[in-house]
Amino acid sequence: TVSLPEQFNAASYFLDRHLAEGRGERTAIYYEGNAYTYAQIAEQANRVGSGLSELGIEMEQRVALILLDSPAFAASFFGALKLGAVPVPMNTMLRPDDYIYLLNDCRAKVLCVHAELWRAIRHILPRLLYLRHVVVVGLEQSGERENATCHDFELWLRRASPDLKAARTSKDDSAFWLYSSGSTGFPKGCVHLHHDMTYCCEYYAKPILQINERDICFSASKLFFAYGFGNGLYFPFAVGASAVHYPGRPQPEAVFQAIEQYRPTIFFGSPALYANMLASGKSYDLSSLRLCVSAGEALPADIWRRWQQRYGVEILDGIGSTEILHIFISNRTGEVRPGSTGKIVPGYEARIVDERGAEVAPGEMGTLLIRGDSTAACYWNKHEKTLDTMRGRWIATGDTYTQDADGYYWYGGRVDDMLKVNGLWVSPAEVEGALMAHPAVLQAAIVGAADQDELIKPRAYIVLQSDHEPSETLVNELKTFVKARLASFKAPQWIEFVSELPMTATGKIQRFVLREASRP
Ligand code: 3SK
Repeated sequence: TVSLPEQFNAASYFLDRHLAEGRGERTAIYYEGNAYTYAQIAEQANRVGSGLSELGIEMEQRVALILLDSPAFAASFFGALKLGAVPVPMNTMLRPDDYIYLLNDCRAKVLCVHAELWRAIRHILPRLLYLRHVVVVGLEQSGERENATCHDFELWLRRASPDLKAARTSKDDSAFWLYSSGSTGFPKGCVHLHHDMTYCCEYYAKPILQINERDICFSASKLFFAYGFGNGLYFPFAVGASAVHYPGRPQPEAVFQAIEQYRPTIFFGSPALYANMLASGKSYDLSSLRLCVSAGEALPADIWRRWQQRYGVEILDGIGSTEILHIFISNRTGEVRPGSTGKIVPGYEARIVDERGAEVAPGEMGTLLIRGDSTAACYWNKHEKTLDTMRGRWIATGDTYTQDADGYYWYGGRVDDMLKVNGLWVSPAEVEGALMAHPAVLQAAIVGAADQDELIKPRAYIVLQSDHEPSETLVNELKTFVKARLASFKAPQWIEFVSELPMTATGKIQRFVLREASRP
């Protein structure tokens, strides 16, 4: 484990330390054409903490954040943390009913939210059982006035004290929650502790990414998602580097333009985004990048190769989880095996086990268990789910993997995405990888569908590259193409061409939506 003092406040470590060590004037965040220094973010965070205290927030109480990537996110997160309160960043793309669930589940008394997001959900206020105050970023600019419940973020900050003493939290106190949504059931609040972020920095960001104070990190994945949260906030803040915060949707053109504008050194994306960026006909200057990272789903080998050829930068694919906070298996610069997730990140341990919990033979597929000290303490108020997932020092990831003789891990899909075809396991990721190697295919997703005998067979949903048209000939060609690469029972029985795949906000294919669509 990382050696930290018993009394430890993560906001002092990730933010105030830079002022104490003479880095206050360095740029912490680039946002909408402006640069914000560490000193500015630290002062804003102090004002947020003081303002929350004035609203009656005390240690251990939750503060919900529905904020776009911005300095306001950073200040709200660290301000709440410094006060000893527990910030809960939430997905900014949810439906009103989802927010009713999340806000009542975490029992936040204060919500910090951007005006445009608040406007879409403010009608839920009467159904929020614990919420007392809403602090709205951009309230007055949107033509609205403060009242007893709603405060304008900027005015609220101005009224609050710029001085704040860090709460005497311990390294093992609750620090923040992130909600993890599986394919079924309600989202689960992962309770993370003050020491968790330092663990990810010491074992992943520093040794694997070699992150240092000259870096500028740009994450297309948003801060509310565990992946983006490390990439765009606490990784750069661990070393006094800079982050680019982009509040909009990460469409390929916008992402390219942001890279040209801010010249980041590390870019963090997802396989779907890399595929869409490669599909763009225009050429862009990505020469500022020294490294790219991918997570969210396994990165097909073909995308890795095409990106490398076009831009000359390696993508380091890895896997993390909201429960473990960040990446625990990753490729390394100069040692990438395209199509594999890489090797275990030192500081973490892995076991691949069968249904009975026994370790499988080398090279065999099984369920991945991970051990490492960035894992959430529990799921909030979900005792059974906690017991199922967090098994002593080990955590069940729900992913299937094989490990090769050189120690590289190869993703097989989610435990519940695997298909059994003719009694044999078929990994959707493997078939998708084979389809993606065809020049006509931009994206592919495989789900199980029942044939006329109620037997499960692979069904493919495919987004074509813009210069290809759907046709029966192409269907047959793709089936033959897969059969030439994989055992023929793995080839899709049916192929459907679609204009886009249903995706989660965090870049994962929503296979359950496709499974539903495949039902007769
Ligand atoms: O999806 C992933 O692989 C991931 C990576 C880092 C942090 C969190 C997640 C879910």
